[in-house]
Amino acid sequence: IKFFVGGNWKMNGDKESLGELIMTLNTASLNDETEVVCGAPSIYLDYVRSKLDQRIGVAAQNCYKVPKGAFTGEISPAMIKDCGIEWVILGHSERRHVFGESDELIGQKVAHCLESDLGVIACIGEKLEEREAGTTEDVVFEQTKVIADNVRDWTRVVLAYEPVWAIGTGKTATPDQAQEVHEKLRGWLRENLSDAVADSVRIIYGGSVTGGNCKELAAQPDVDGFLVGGASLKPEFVEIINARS
Ligand code: G2H
Repeated sequence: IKFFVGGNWKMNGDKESLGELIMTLNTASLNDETEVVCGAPSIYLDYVRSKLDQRIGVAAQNCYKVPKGAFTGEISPAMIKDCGIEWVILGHSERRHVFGESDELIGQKVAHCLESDLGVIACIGEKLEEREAGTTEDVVFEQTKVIADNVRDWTRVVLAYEPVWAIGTGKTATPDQAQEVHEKLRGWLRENLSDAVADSVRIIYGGSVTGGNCKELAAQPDVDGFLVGGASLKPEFVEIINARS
């Protein structure tokens, strides 16, 4: 399994600051055993793709579920592909909880992106009250099921486990907490899909990953990479990319 590190810049940066970050990434020494993808704001996708070294992938942070039409403000997988971009992040907790996206809509987006030959970083994760109520497994299995129902070819899918309580809060899941859920998710894939899918799909962790905690998390057997928010805007992103070195 190739280690996968995604950066999720969210709604941050401008041409100047992202240009600087791109320079840092382009000139950094990056472990070539790691696949790296940066999630840029949609208005900068074209700009970022034109500046970022080709060894680094670019992802959109969201898109709509149909190729074109009267959907003011949305972008389609076809447009993302047209800008030379290979990936899209779907179902991020901010899409789910700030913008009210349902499991059903996320599933439809997953299906359409894969049909459009875009890779999908599909995000799942429980809220604090769900973890405290002991329903973490039920929540992430249900979210995974809706995604899985819309996937035929798992080679283009990365599953990102992002506990909502750990996102942007500085409260990272401990390596044991992350490993526990990742192991269960892999078990779910094995039981409900196949050994081949369970053994090949990257299950990455997101939620306050930093240069300081990445190595311990990366050492967990079922942590196949990261989705990094805040720290992906800083030079320490390079350390996180190289966490398995
Ligand atoms: C979770 C993560 C990136 P952060 O949203 O997807 O953000 O690393 O800032 O917690």
